[in-house]
Amino acid sequence: MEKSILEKIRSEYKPKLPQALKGNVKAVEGEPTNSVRDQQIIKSLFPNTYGMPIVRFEPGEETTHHAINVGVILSGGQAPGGHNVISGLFDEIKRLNPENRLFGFLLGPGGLVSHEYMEITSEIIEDYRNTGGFDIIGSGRTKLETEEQFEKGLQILNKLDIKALVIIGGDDSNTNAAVLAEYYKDHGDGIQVIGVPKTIDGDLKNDQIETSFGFDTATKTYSELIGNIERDCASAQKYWHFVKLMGRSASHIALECALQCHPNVCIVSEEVQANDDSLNDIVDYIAGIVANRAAHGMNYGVVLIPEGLIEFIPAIGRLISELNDLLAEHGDEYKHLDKAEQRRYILEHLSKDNANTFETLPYDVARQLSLERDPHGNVQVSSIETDKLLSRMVAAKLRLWKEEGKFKGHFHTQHHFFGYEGRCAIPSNFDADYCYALGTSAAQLIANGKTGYMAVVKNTTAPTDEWRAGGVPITSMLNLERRNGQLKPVIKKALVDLNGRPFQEYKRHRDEWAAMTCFVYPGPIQYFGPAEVCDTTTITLQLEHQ
Ligand code: FBP
Repeated sequence: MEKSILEKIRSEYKPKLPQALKGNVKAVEGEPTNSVRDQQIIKSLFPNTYGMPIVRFEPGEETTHHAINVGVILSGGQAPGGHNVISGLFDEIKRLNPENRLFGFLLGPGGLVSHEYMEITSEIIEDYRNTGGFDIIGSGRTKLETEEQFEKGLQILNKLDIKALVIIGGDDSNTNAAVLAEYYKDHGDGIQVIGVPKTIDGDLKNDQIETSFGFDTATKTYSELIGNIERDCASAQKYWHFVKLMGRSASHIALECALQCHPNVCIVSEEVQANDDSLNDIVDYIAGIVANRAAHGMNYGVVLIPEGLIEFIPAIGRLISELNDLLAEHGDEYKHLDKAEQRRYILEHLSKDNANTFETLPYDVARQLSLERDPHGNVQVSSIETDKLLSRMVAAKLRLWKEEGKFKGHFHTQHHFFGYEGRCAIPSNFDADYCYALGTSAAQLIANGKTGYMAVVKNTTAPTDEWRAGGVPITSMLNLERRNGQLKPVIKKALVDLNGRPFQEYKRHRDEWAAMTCFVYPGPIQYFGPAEVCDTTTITLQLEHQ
């Protein structure tokens, strides 16, 4: 593989490990756990893996380990650092016993079912250390949920003599890891399943998981781009830039970028939902800021919009939830209709209020909401042009205000969507170290005979030496939620906490950032140089752990 100069030099970076993972390790068990909610039902669904204790690693004595084969899967959207999870896992299993072998299943969980795999050797690992992307084995969104899939998986695991499987994924993939762990334990197959918390969205976090990997690098990449746009905007003073940012549900990415770049507006979906705001309320809010800045001679600015916004506008959220049930129940007859018939079908079957909301949406947005869901039942929000929808509506409002004499100025717009360009960036030092430590922890969970656990690394705002590593039973993170029309055990998604420090910090400053021009230009991720530039993590994490 041909490498850039930066990649060549960066491949020599040695990720920093926490003290407890630097040599021989012992696992210390804490108290038994309970699920976050719905304890009785979750317990009955996971009789073999419910209630296990949290595990923390401490330096230990040297012990011998039988040789085993391990499998690994990258699942869902890419996130910077995935390759370092795999290199941490590889290095640690080889350190424990050089006879240990690592197999990667290709293109996500689907590779386990279709028996497509490759052995990951030291030559391959060397090519991928500290690089972005998931291309070492590829990723995919196949949902592992049926017994048939589990049994197909079992055939290949047995054939390759694999005794442990590591699933690197987001909330849905780690939920599947818990289901698979329970199934393999129940069927006495002796195959351990370990999860690793991944997603740029930052919404896989809780008391035990401080952050999902990839959030740090992705938000730094977007903030660099937003900062560059802000400077262009302040230089020419002629455009309003509408920037849509990835993050399917939660607004953590948009909020973190706002804290880094101080834009004029950042919409936070969770606040929209809490205030029961309509699309019109949001448009009024943005138009008000545009008009106020225009009154002070500033016909320019930057607006950040989380891509998940549309689902959080309460009326649209209710519509989506009814559509989810409708598509789950009647998907088969519906999918054979043409576009116009599908629209008619939906309008006939929806309740009156939701049908009204559906009709008021622009055609392309309504169409996107009524398309098939991804395998996990999610609306494909990345394809909805919320930035253009909002800026069109703001422009219409300003035209009205101009006629009424309430707006004197210009409103020229530019649109951007930052998503895919951040998911495979070369990992920051934080993500490179964090991921390598997560991979090492996953190997240690395997060596200590655990299954149904997620690898965790904590105390991550302290120097790496002081980070703490261990594992948390995935069942402790589960609750019941409605998916595809049915109640399912899933990991509780962490949305932006409106009482939490990151949002409160933004709220304290937003009026000033709206009225004045307080842009901050973070610049590109730095890999070489002083620790305060290279090693500092996100403002979100720092504020949450103050
Ligand atoms: P994961 O939850 O699997 O990490 O993926 C997150 C994400 O990057 C979202 O931010 C985005 O909405 C979605 O993936 C896009 O999915 P796709 O890559 O399938 O277009």
